[in-house]
Amino acid sequence: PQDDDGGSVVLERRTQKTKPPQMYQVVMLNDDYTPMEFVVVVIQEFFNKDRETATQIMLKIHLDGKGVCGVYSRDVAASKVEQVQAAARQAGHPLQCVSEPAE
Ligand code: TYC
Repeated sequence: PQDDDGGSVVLERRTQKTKPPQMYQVVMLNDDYTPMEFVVVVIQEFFNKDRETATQIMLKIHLDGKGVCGVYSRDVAASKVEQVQAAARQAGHPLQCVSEPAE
């Protein structure tokens, strides 16, 4: 009679349940006033780069107008932008930094 229990069939999940989170790149922008040395120190401090790598990134920004300093989860990327902006403001430099979805 009407005693169907709704079934006990277990469907195999063949697709990934969760996708990896969207990552965000922190992009630093060139300007005419922020000293190169300040940018190098900021990249070393906040993006954990060695001096040589930080210098290469700074020069790329200087020549191309912008450059990626690192790629992080959304919250970490936003926090990096805040830290860079706070340090630049405190030092009186116009250095700008934004985060944007990677890929
Ligand atoms: N263009 C700056 C100068 O010549 C140096 C600089 C590099 C500034 C990178 C900002 O994100 C920047 N002093």
